[in-house]
Amino acid sequence: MTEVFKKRLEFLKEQHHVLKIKKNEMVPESNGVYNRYKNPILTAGHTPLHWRYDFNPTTNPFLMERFGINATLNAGAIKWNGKYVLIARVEGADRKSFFAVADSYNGIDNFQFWDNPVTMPETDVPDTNIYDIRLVAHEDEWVYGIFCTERKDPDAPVGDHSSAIAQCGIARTKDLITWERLPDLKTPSAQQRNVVLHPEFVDGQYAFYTRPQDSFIEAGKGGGIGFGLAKDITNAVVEKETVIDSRVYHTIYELKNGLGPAPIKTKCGWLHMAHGVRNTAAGLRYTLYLFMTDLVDITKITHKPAGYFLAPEGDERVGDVSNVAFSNGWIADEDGKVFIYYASSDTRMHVATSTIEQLTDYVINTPEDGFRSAASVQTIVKIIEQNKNYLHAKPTSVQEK
Ligand code: M1P
Repeated sequence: MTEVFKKRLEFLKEQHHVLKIKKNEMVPESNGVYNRYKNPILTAGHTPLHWRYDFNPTTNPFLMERFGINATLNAGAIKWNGKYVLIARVEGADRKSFFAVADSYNGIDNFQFWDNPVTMPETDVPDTNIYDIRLVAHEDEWVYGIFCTERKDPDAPVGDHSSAIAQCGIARTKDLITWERLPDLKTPSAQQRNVVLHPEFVDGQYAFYTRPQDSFIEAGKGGGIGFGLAKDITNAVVEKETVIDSRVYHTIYELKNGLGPAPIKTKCGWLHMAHGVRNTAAGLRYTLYLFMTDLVDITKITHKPAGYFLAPEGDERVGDVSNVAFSNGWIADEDGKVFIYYASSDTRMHVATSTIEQLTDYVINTPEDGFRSAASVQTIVKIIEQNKNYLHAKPTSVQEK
């Protein structure tokens, strides 16, 4: 072993250790709905060194990185054996994504990747790329991984190496280690991304939230968050897809939207988090929004606050695909605390915390979108009116004197 090798090894190990044990801090400024945390919780640098380096001084005398990792993003989340578990989309320098499990005792820092990335079995038609897994502990007692599988469009013209077909891959596990791959979901739509499995049976069937779209990137005439039922998960076919949350002109979800993680059941309704995409002169902007559906008719939206719930801020704004906040994982603890896991700009993972009580209050009491500037002004005027008795009141301590 050369001196160079030895020094580099020490340096890499030290740097990796410091990153992994770094404490996270809650950012005190908050809109009252949730609190962000200062540090990203998973970055490319968090991935194990033994995935990236050949530690044999004979075959790797310069201790070069042999497998580069580009990003860790869009993680599914689940509480598992008392730990906060993420299955991240890890993207290699080769642009291929795969899944890898990382866990933490407190959900906000010290996330450690498991020794091996997930070996996801393939179907008869191999996936070119897999990403954005949603983890669902279903009432049938399996844990499902619902993810996007992407393959080259077989009808792409010669020379077109970008056109792709996105579909929904389905796999299930009992231990988060060994996965049984099931056939991809079949729906009436040409393409699917952002498909989510509802955690409970609906009319004795598996219920899927879908995102029908005409082409790989554009929602086209399709789009919106869809819903459909499948009788059999081992050969899942959604024959009828109904859009339950449509795109609307001049909103944060005018161009595209898609459900994030599986919804959380609350006493007031099913709480949903989704992403919305709007156009800007600088390109697409992805933000997160919340809505609530009825406990009985789960396709009926009962509450939907105007605008975004969380948008990329500060350093979050810049990355491989800038101006993106994306989430496909959250964890609700029994005490009502909610851990919202989101990725910024397709590059790294963050956490924000809230509670079921706060999120329910936000969803129920935040005014809905009036879809016109005048309606927004009316909403503000109404808030000002309601504030009249409070705005000019002196602080209690002064009044009491
Ligand atoms: O690049 C932003 C996001 O783009 C896609 O989301 P959507 O299908 O809604 O456009 C996904 O590929 C997602 O992974 C990515 O973060």
